[in-house]
Amino acid sequence: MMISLWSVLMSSMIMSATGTTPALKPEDLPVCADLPDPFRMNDGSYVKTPEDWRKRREEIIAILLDNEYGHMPPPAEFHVLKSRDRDVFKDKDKPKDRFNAVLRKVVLGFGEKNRVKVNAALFIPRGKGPFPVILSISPVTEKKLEDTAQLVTERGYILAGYQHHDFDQDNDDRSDGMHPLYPEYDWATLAVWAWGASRMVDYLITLTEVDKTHIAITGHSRCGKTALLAAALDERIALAAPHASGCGGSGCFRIMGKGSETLALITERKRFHYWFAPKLAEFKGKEDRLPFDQHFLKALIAPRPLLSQDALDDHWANPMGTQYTSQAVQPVYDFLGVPDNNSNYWRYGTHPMTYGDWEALIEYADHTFFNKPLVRDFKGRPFPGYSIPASWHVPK
Ligand code: GTR
Repeated sequence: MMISLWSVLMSSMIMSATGTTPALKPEDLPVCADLPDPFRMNDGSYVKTPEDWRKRREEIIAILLDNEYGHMPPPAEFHVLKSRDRDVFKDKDKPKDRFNAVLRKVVLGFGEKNRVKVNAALFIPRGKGPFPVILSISPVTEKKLEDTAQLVTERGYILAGYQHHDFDQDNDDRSDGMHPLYPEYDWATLAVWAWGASRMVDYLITLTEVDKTHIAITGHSRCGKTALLAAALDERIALAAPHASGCGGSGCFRIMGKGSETLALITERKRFHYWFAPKLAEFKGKEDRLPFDQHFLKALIAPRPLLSQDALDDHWANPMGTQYTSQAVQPVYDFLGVPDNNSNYWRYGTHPMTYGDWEALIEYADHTFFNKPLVRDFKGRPFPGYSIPASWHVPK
């Protein structure tokens, strides 16, 4: 099967922004010690109407791609090279040979002669669809996720995922995956993985089993950063639920709790500089000159629901700075008329994404997609409050 470029272009809402903000050095930019005003347009005027916000949204995309993630190519054609189904999750209470789900393993081919092959998988509940989807930035077929896949399908969702390393290996070598297909693009690894998530959405919406209006995205840690970026750019994604996304994700660059990963640390040459556009590292020690902070990334998701999932003892991922970006994006959600769509799930404990985190994510998806009542608290503010700077022009 071939996914035609035209249908992808027609259906995709992805914003393809190219470098549009001036190539200023950090030292040429004004100091802004507190978080920048998301409502202030580049020309100094202020957002007053939802139409203005659509324009501001484009500016924010350009600011983030120019300075943080790099620019992505437009959607690409791909071929479904392989698609195999097998029954999984035997039902112990039912007559023999009764299974509760299907595992579909898929290979997608990109580029000339399908030179980039991406492995993907879906756990599809048995029964009458179409089903809502949780798309995870991970291969999803690992043994350790088996209980999760069972939980997700039992709750009536498809669990879909892909091997993000097939799009780009997690290293600074640009000779593997998608990079050689688009040498003219400066996209860094998180951007390649996020672009890959949008290609998965292209694929998912061709399936009759998929409820196209209810696709949620999640990912853990570096894949949480990816999930947030993918949802920010691709408006077909109906719920963003990054887990422990921290620095370069939900965490703030300017305001950090003790022991949190800084811009300088994450962009070190021996660490993860290749996740980001080279420009970001120039802001090391000059975070107060960043023309954005991570509440801008969250603002791109509004008015769609956003659930940032984080652990209180995961200091490296800057839980306090995550709460602050959540508070800083609240005026955008308020302005767009959906104050409740900006949510957090906090739990005690450390970094890994737990079974309980998946349960919380499904509960939240059930609530936002199907209006089911909430049991857990998704509005907690465990850290002392952040006050929106008085200089902001929050539209009334
Ligand atoms: C850490 C990195 C974090 C986070 C994490 C992960 O080493 O500093 O930003 O992304 O890796 O992805 O597990």
